[in-house]
Amino acid sequence: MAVATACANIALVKYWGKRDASLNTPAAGSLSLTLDRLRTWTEVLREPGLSEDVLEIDGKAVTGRPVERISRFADLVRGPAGDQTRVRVRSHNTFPTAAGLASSASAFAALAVATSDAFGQSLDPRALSILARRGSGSAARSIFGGFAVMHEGSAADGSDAFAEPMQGSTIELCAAVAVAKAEEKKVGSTDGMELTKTTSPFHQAWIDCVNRDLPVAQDLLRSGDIMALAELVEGNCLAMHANAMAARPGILYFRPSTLWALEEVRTMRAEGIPVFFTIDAGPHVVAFTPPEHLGTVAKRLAGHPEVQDVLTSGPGEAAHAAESMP
Ligand code: 2P0
Repeated sequence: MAVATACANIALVKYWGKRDASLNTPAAGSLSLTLDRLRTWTEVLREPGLSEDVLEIDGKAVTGRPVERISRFADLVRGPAGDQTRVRVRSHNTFPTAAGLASSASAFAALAVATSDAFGQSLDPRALSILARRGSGSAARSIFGGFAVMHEGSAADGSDAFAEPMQGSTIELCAAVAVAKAEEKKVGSTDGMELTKTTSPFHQAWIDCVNRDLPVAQDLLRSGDIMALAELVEGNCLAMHANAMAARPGILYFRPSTLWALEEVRTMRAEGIPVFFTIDAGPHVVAFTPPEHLGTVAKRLAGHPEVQDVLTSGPGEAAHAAESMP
């Protein structure tokens, strides 16, 4: 039995498009902050008596696509380990699952650590990042704490498509997540990226935009120019959504409360609060701000009837093994 925990991450420069879908390599790099508040705990048990892998999320058995996905993932560890034993995976999230809150990032980062441990495979952080990427592209970044940069790589086998910690930021950021009232997301990231790549007229322009933004964002984190970083991160997020919206049929993750929160963040910035937004593949708005402004920002973002909760978080730690489930 092996237990691991990992935190989700939210990208400042976003991943939306694959180079190779079978190896799950990204078409461009990305930059994220791992968040302590959004955490997955996962236990992997090798069970020789099982004929199929079993997945339980928060005590409930799950069937269908999520089980197939963890089964294919476990095969990536079982193959090299020479051990075909089926597994029982128990997982628990400290935040809403599959609603566009980066749950696959923490899920596959924790699963990479726990599965490799359960099969006696000792992997270094880079190998864990490559393994986690096969489960979910954003999970490669959740192997690391704090800021992480994902390299798109160019090798045909995906061996240079991994994340690494980004050192040297002089800006400390926390996040307030305005959780919108919503059902599970309608278009998952994997399908959304494929539809965007194949039908959006803006897709190559978006990839070019990421390639320009990624080095500049790191320079701004190091130089401490938070207002320039704010413009860049918001621009990158809006470019990603513009690209997804331009797919056919268009992918629209925004809800009325999403637009309200974007305006609220910009109003706060105009008032002098260093805060900026990003939005993932869902309706929730993430506001990044230094720790001293987090309370104010969180309170302001709660002021819309469709915002059901505001989660606040500091930077998260790297994915790691644990003694037991919480
Ligand atoms: C990101 N997202 O950079 C972007 C921004 C969502 C919007 O990475 O297909 O679940 O499993 O590799 O990692 C979500 O995509 O996609 C994501 P797959 P994943 O955080």
